Amino acid sequence: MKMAKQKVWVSRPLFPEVLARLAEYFEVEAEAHEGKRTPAQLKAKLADVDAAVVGLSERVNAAVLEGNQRLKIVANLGVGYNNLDLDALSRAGILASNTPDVLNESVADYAWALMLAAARRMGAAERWLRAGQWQGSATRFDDWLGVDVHGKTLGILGMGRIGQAIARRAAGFNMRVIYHNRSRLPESIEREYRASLVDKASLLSQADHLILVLPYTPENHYALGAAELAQMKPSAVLVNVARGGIVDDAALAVALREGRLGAAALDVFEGEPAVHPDLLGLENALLSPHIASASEDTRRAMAHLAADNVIAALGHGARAGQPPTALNPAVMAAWSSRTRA
Ligand code: 8YV
Repeated sequence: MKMAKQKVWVSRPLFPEVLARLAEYFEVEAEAHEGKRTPAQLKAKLADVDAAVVGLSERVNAAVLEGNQRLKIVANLGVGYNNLDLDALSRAGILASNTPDVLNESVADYAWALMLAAARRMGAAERWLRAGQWQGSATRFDDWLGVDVHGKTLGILGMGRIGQAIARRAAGFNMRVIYHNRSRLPESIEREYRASLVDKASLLSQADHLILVLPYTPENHYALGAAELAQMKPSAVLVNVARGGIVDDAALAVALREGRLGAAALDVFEGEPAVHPDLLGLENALLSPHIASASEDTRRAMAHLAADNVIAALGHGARAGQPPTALNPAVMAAWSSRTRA
């Protein structure tokens, strides 16, 4: 008798070649649209499959896993996984995976693009030009003045793999790099990046440009709130490519409007896709729709890595039983003795 194929649910449109790889082993149900589902809809989807490939808008928690007897792996399309309740997944014996490393360089490129663009007022200048306001003569010699990036002090809050990729780029701009992190980098790496560890207060007060790359955790909620923003230089540029909720967007809007901060460039927002309305009207806020990892190569690599995890976790391919970027691999030890195995 032929065994029924294991089933994979993919919560959003994915590259056809990645879906084809999954289809070599599984029955694949792939959503044609990026959609927001209620917890009840998500619960129903997850109840019916062996694996799920999800994105940041799927919040996989104890409630949606309740009673689930079938699911073995949730593969997240992102390195950050604050949309997953890892404890609840582990308690349910379900593996989780994310997509680290493959996106480091693209996110670092984008953080730099945001920093440069905000420092040199590119968003506002382009809006002004497109609005037909460049009339009659050259732009005024003393107008559109931004702040330099080269030769300045770059602050990095969160010095993981992406933070380090950002720091590495600073050498070409002859910048001094300071960072704040839970742990200190090895001295050899500090030397290579010309980076020094400082306390958070020094980071805030000394950085000409501050890039946030820390993971979202309850402790990091509003790591940049009104009090922290008040410690920054009035000319400073703040860049957030980490997660919404790490910056208090309302407090940021006030600081930007009152000229207590030079500019901000934000790729992530608390409650996205909603953006705090006070930010939308500010010329010194550069806003983008959570696309720091969205280069052609990197999004493909992320999707393939998610598929690698699913294929291996469900016992197929060259790495059967060894998903490459599992977050809670210990759960697999119990699989053979469980009904879900
Ligand atoms: C998103 C990200 O995953 O990796 C992360 O943590 O935030 C991004 O790469 C991507 O935007 C897809 O939603």
